[in-house]
Amino acid sequence: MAPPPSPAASGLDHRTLETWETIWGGLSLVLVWLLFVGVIASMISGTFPQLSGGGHAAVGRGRIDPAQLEVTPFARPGLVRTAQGLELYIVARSFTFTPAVVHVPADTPITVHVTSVDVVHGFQVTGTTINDEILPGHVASFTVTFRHPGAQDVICNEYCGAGHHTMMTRFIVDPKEN
Ligand SMILES: [Cu+2]
Repeated sequence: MAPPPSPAASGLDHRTLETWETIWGGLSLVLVWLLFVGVIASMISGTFPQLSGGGHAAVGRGRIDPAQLEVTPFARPGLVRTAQGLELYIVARSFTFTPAVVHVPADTPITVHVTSVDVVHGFQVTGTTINDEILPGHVASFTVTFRHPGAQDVICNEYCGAGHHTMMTRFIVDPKEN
């Protein structure tokens, strides 16, 4: 029986192996470093919400200072009638949405603005395509028209802590006022 070929015979001597080992080792260090820098850079630049947007009726995203809510329309959460129509401001915080229940008219476009004052929350209106990630300091805005009177539940679908499962609000869709 012939002996197995020695590494030296196939050109893989100790020095060559060491060279390859150094190259691949260095390459993995560079990749780990790039991953680290990329994650830190995306956290600092706040580009993450732009990347994750889409798939819903989002019409705009603004930024606010969660510590300065009183100087924004979020100081008085709820439905307001403006020159642009009906606008609804909702504040998410662990583990509630404010207001807890919202009455909205059917067949009327409503622009909803949601922000978080503490951690990342979710905002999903069950039975619709409205499903957004609510980041502290960011405003998610979208326009929605409820067709049928009734109740529509809104849940937080991003795990935000011990009380996450209790975090919900409800839209009560009233018949259109004439
Ligand atoms: Cu949650």
